[in-house]
Amino acid sequence: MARALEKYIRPGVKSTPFCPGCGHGILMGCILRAIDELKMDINKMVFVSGIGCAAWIPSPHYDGDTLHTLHGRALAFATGVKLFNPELCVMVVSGDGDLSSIGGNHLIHAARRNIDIKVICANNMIYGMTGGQVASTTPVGARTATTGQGNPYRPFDLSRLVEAAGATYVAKYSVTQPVALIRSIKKAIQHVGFSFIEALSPCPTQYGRRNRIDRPEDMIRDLIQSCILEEEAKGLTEEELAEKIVTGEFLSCQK
Ligand SMILES: Cc1ncc(C[n+]2csc(CCOP(=O)(O)OP(=O)(O)O)c2C)c(N)n1
Ligand SMILES: [Mg+2]
Repeated sequence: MARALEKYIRPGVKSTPFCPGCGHGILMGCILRAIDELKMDINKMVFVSGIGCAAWIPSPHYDGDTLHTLHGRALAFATGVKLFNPELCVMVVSGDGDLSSIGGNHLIHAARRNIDIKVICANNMIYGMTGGQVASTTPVGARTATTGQGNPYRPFDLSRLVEAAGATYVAKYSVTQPVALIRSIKKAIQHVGFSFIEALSPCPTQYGRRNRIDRPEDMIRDLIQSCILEEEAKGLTEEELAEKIVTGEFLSCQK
């Protein structure tokens, strides 16, 4: 199967910049699998990213049109592409910091306008590429390069944020749930309207090592153990839920 996806990789690209244990590589493969299973014509797609490790997922790896833009401005560029040629399938792939910290205003307003753009947000809960600074998604108490005593602020719940703003397809899965994640990416591609998938992606280098999760495989194991599907969450008490991350397809509607 891996070989079947090679045709989507730009000739000359031999490796990725991702650290061992980073989830962004898994996400990179899941997006390609969704495209392959839908038999999408990649020449009718445009991939837009901002700046950060996650922004390297499409560019330079995907052998299609990719726009690697400015930090926080992926959605502004993507909106322009979609307006210029509405026939194109425009997909934004970028990080939590890029899309919801510096790019937060573009995110809520693109969702509010329900623009037909597919957004895949690789959420590693930190600014990975620039040395592990706190992000708007960093959990309370987590240590980062800029919160040595632990983050005092509550994070954005990205899926709920874009849902409240007006997105019409919203889902959240971890890269440790690849089957559900691929299914969801396929639905987002087919959905007409603002589609947002929050893809949880471990960052052992910047997040794990500061938060006593010593080995990359421990981060993966923790995600496997804590991510549950919305249906499974229904029977759990508030206390039990505190330890869990609820994943699923939260919204799919046409306006
Ligand atoms: C205007 C501007 N401000 C700050 C930066 C530095 N910068 C580049 S990437 C980044 C954070 C990226 O974090 P995220 O989007 O979460 O991606 P990750 O590396 O975690 O995958 C920052 C602060 C920049 N390039 N441009
Ligand atoms: Mg990040």
